[in-house]
Amino acid sequence: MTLIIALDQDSSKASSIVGMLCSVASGFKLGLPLLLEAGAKIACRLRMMCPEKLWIADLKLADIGSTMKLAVSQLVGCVDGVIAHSVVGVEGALGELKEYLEQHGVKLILVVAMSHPGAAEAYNRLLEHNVEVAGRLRVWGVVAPATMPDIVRRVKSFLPETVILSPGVGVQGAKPGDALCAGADYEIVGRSITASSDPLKAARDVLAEQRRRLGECRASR
Ligand code: BMP
Repeated sequence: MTLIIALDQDSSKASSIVGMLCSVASGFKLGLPLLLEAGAKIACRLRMMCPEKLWIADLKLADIGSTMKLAVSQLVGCVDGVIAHSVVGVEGALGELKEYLEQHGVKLILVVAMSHPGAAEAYNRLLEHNVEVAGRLRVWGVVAPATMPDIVRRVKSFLPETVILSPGVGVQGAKPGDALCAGADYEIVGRSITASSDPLKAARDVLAEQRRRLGECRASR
């Protein structure tokens, strides 16, 4: 399975989405709006509803190591992975975070490039630096934009063994399968599923389109 659902809404909406999509999603990404509204322990409560899937806290951490460790300590035991920004560097920041997460059995996922147009101003210009950081830290996964499949292809060539998670499918303009065809392992989809009047059908439609596109792009290789 190749679909991670972005949960950015309030906790009652999030729990109804988890209930509906547990059987079709590979995992769930908990966004800051949800975590701020409901508190960190919402991660444990939602996870209990669908324990076999991948649970990721999208804190987009970007701070000194000590502060990032304090933040993630509230989620240890409730999530499989946490997302941090790559640009803050290793010494005194990501190196400490990685060591702490390893001790607690939590995966580190680094944003190496972003999906919105403004990411071209600075963030995505640092792509080579960001993937070098991800490689040096041997992180479990990286976030790279479905809206920019060329970037996903470059990330895959730099980090062939690292899991690539790609947001930007649906409302932001990427089509299901764009990032998978470029080398991503999962596409992260939020509003086009969670704000739909029939989230289960919307998720099944995304999965069907991903399969169709993957079949097409594999056949043309
Ligand atoms: P949506 O499908 O509703 O656009 O949601 C995308 C999700 O992925 C949101 O939770 C957003 O915060 C996240 N995201 C993104 O859109 N672009 C990035 O570069 C990195 C992200 O984490």
